[in-house]
Amino acid sequence: MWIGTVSLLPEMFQALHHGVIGRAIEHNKIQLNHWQIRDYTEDTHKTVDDKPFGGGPGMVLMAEPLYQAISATKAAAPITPRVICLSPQGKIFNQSAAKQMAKTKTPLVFVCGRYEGIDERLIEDCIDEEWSIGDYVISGGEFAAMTMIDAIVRLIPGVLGHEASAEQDSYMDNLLDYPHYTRPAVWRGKSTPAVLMDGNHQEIANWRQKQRLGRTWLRRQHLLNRVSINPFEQKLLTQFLSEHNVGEPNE
Ligand code: 4GN
Repeated sequence: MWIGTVSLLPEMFQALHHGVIGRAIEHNKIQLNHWQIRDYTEDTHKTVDDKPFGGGPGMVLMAEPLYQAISATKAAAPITPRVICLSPQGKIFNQSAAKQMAKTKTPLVFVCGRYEGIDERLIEDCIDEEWSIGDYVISGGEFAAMTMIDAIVRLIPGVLGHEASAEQDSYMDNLLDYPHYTRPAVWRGKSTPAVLMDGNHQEIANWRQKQRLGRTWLRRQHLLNRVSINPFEQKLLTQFLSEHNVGEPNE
């Protein structure tokens, strides 16, 4: 999979060249290249921003340097890429979107703005899709792009080395994870749930599934509405809620 970024701070993306994603690059699972918008200016001061028409605070990223930088990424991509812009106005990114992007393996270009925003005409003419990582504002699109890139690349087969395929079904996407424990068995007086120490793999699987359903019910009711729960899972959830002094669901 081929990924390009367009930004005023391409050095920030070095964070992706470590850990799981860094290894995916080394093993040629992905190609990740970075473009500096300032390299596509024509004036001696390398100007990329100007005052907003209509007045107001801050500066706006000019259309032309971005247009030239995006054109350079398109010339370098193996086939026409999807050009993505990160902003709070975008569609909220989630695990389903990450899965779809990892599956199609279409080349992606992430355009990262700064200042007050990007000239709207550039967005209209050059951006295929606007995405948001959540309803909050950050200083630039780079961290949002890195979040999306990490979420997508770890789903490419062979990148995680384990469980990447088990995580692929939509049922799992819409349930929160179960709690994890490791040595020591007792830490500062707090013990590990006994079921995890007894070696009964079916009981462990049932306990974990119960935790996933219960935690999702408590913390993300809207996700639980997306999954169909079979009678056994309904029983696990009812057990969890009575163990946690919560009334029956759907009453
Ligand atoms: C993305 C970008 C938040 C998100 C951003 C988000 C940079 N903030 N929620 N800030 O995904 C003006 C120009 C704001 C780019 C943008």
